[in-house]
Amino acid sequence: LLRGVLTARAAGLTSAVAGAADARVVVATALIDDGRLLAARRTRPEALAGRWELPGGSVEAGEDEADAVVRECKEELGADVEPCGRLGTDLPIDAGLLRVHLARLRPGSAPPQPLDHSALRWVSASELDALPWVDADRAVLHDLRAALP
Ligand code: DCP
Repeated sequence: LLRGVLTARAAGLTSAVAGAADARVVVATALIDDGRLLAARRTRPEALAGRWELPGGSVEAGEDEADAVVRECKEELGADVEPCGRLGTDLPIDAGLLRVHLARLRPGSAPPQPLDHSALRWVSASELDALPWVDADRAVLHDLRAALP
């Protein structure tokens, strides 16, 4: 009996861990500098290549969301950013959940470079709508406009 209970507990634990892994969180960075927002053009997968996004990526196991924002901006843009709060609500994406974080460049940071994208653009509030955004990011345009002068 004891062995059965332990096996059931182990199975329950395994499925709880698997469940947590399924709810993958992707962070996206609304990097604002001098009244404009940084937009980045994706190169992959084929379905999203050429569409514009807020740079970011998957939060790693045990990683804080704000730390993931800092790491992804360093990896993808070569920039040092300071996260400064969430923007909008959780957005469902194929991969799980997308959460947008506002951020600014730290003093002395190198300017963002397209290390992982085919182009970067600083866009003003009036230019937001015209870009072909990936679907999830388009859903936060209203909140982004409110965050820009
Ligand atoms: N995504 C999105 N909008 C963003 C950023 C990401 O819709 N602003 C989506 C696109 C992908 C998923 O989130 O389906 C993961 O994004 P990335 O491929 O950019 O992130 P990673 O490179 O970290 O993902 P992986 O670890 O899967 O390679």
